Amino acid sequence: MQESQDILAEELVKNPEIEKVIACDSQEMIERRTHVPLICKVFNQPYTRLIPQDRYQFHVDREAKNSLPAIIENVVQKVVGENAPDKGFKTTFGKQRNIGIVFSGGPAPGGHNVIAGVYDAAKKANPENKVFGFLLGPEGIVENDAVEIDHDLVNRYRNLGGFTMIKTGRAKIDTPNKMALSRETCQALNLSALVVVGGDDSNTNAAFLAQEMFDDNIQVIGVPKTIDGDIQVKDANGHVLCAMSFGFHTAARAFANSVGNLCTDSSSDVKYWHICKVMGRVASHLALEVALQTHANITLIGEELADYTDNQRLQAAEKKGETDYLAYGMTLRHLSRVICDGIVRRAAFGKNYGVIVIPEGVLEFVNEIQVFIIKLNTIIGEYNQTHDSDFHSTYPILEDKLEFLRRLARRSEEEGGIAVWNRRDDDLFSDIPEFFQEGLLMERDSHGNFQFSQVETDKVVMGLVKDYLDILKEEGEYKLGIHQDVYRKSMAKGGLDPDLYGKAIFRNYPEDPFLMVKKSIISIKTLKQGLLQAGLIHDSDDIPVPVKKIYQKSVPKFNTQTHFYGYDGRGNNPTRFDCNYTYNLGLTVFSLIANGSTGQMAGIKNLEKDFAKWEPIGIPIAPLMHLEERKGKLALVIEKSVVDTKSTAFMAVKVSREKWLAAGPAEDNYRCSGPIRFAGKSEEDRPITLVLNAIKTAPKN
Ligand code: FBP
Repeated sequence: MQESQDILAEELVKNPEIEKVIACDSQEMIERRTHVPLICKVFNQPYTRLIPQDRYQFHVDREAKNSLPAIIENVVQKVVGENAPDKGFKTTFGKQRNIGIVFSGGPAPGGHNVIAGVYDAAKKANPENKVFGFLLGPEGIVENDAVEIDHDLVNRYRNLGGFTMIKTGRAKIDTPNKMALSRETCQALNLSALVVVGGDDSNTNAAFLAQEMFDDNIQVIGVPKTIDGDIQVKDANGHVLCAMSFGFHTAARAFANSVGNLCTDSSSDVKYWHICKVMGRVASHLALEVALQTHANITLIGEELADYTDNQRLQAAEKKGETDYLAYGMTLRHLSRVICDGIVRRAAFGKNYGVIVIPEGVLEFVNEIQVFIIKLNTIIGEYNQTHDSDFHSTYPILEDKLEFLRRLARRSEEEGGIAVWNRRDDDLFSDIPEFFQEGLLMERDSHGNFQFSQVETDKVVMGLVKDYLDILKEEGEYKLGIHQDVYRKSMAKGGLDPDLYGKAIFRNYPEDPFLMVKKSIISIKTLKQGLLQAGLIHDSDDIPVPVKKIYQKSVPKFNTQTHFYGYDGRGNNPTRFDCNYTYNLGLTVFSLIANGSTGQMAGIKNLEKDFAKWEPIGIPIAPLMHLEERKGKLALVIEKSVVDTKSTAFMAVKVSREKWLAAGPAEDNYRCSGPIRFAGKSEEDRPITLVLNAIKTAPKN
């Protein structure tokens, strides 16, 4: 019997019709692979040339000047098309080149199209050109682990998400030894150029590689990648050079699709609050875009919390002639109050459900947590620099780490309490839940960054929210509003006079459409007392069933479902915007290489405008760098862009907050952005954040 079933199964999979249906290549993939992205006008010409753009200025850091002398004088370059250049130009442009390309850091949708753009442009310029892909990220450069990318390989991945073709990794080329090995690899492969597709830290690394390999004539070009959207470049006068890193749009749209579906589900079964943590590290760009795409009821924006001032507290201190510095900046406690306020206000209108969006890095903007992150970064960084073994190998379990901190606190006390970690820090740290202590003490990434995605930010925030909601329940503040019609019907069914009971039970009877049970009624016992006092029942009577039922309806249950949106959106197939953006970035990269640039990042200016206005450019990396704390000491890095709380996009969210909270009798205001549609007219052509920010903040060029 079993044998005949196995034979049948084998026959089934050999059936061509069945094979076709369950093949790996879905129709979507087939269509994506053959799709040809739009190409900026300049790339329709056989050659491209670079025109320096002196009008863009930068504030150059002194340390950057010292460390990166070969590339610090670089300027913005505009790519222009060229039909018939002179022979010398043609020879240089078309000379045979080997180009290496590497993905660095987290995947971002569109990466394969960067490779496709570089590959197509390189082969067009000279069919003998070769493109090598380094495997598993920068480690592949150090280890000389590369594959030659050919026609078939590129075609297999056109317009598809992920970095599957050559994989990625988070290694950093940050020691003289790794630098030397990387150089050897580039020489061994006879590379004319190395392309680093990465985030702020990887582009920083690209600048140092450009400096290191300058005398070898190996050019290094960066590409702004990261779903976090925190590579946005403006010059010193606010001219936008790179409005957004690639991958952001796709990730935001993918998150928004899921969050939007939750809005639909939660407003259908009206029993859950969905807590959605979204990726983005420190910056809240992704959360902001998700808010604009979905109109979720509550969206936290970290950068806004940093600007927060507790005016009540400030005024109270002022009255005493004092300044209360703790009134500046958001505390965890206050943050949980803000969320509770929204939940309680919706509940008053019978809405015991909703959607909350929390950026994964929100805690970075909460005073007390930010202090812990900075202090622990310093402690771990210093430990690693001064010991042979790293902090996490020496202290693998939480208790060991805590004991190490306790020792630091004791030592600090002996020395007068001036060290990084003192008794007060230690006491405060012991008060936080264990899972959060673990999170804060977790290993930093290779660039020394705190790994927000590994911390249960939502759990920390929502734990406090739940506690405070319980208090509000006991105080009679958190109740579900009962619609008048529901109340009246229920009373009529039980043959009771609604007016008689209404005044005894509710605080706003009969004025409002949603009735709120009196604050003093917080249990069956207090309900009975209320009815007794109103003379509606006697001590020996039971509470009438309809009244009891109405009371029970008014008691909210706070049921939550938590979700984390990050890796899923990061692996999504790119939106049309990201397909076009990345392919043109790839073409720009080749143009920079063929024109002899190094230490430049490929960019597309005017991303916030129609495609016809997109302008491929080269952006100098070195002038973007400044000193920042990394691994406990100052290091030159590209500054991360965070949400500008004066931007139009942020303002749009701020002014819509009340509407999207929908704490009123009207319907919710959810917006359905829908799934990423690769083809079709209805697919939006750029992120909403970009569209909005271009309306008022773009300087007139
Ligand atoms: P990059 O900065 O490398 O582009 O990565 C972005 C990101 O997806 C963040 O949003 C997230 O915090 C982090 O990577 C997760 O890192 P990992 O992939 O190592 O878990």
